[in-house]
Amino acid sequence: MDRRCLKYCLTPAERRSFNRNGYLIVRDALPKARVRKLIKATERVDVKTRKVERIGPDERVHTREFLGEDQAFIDLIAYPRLLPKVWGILGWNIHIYLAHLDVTPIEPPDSKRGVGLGWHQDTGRVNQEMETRPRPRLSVKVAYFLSDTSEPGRGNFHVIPGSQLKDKMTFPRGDRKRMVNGGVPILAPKGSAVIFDRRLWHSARANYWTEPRKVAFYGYGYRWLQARGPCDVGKFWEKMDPIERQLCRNPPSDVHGWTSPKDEDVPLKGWIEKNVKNGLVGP
Ligand SMILES: O=C(O)CCC(=O)C(=O)O
Repeated sequence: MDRRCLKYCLTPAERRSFNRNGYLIVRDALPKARVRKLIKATERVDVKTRKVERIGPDERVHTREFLGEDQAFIDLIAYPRLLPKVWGILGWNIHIYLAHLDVTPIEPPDSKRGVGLGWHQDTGRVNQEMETRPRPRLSVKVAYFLSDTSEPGRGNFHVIPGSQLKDKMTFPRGDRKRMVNGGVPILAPKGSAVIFDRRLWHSARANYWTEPRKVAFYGYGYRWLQARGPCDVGKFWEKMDPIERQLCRNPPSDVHGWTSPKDEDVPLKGWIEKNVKNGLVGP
């Protein structure tokens, strides 16, 4: 990994903001040329997924099978502008626990979908079966915006800032599909990224803009947490460096290595110890 990524480490102000709000917007995370490559790759995956899964033109595509489809998706796994922020939040004992690519089509004029909200925290039963309050963070997702959602009404990612510390939320009439007090659209321009805490109450929304909304989500969690989706990088594995392989769940030589890793199981640890001097790493 190139040492130049260190200029993108989580700053103290970013850490405070992330801890307070449960998310962080990183503007201009992706240069224009990279966005173009990602859009092309996304459009190919969109066409393929609609065909294979028989998804209609007005339905959303949500696929976990996309990493191995293009080098552009592989390049985001250890992406230098974002990975230092992720390890700044979670530390080095991490890998990808889930990645998904979402394409939200334009709502047709006669749509009955309304706002199309569905508030939730990530990772299912983890939110019932942990006895501590507030429940632990455990994982974050990085969302890369490949279409412009810098104004409301564009299928924006929605969040309730600060709600990552609220294990229980009340929704009007218990309905998680409605807008809720405190809920806000994230105004993320094309090429920006949003890191969010898995506990943050968040939602997708129907897209009433003039172009499909395209977002790639990369979830990073502790290596000892059960994965929630494939991390199939196919032919790209051969060319990956040790840190990328750690992030893609390279199995340790001994099963204990998921929880008690040896240095060779977690090359990101050695890299950080060698290159990061200020100790501002991890929770
Ligand atoms: O697509 C969105 O805006 C929301 C994504 C989401 O809910 C999730 O990643 O859990």
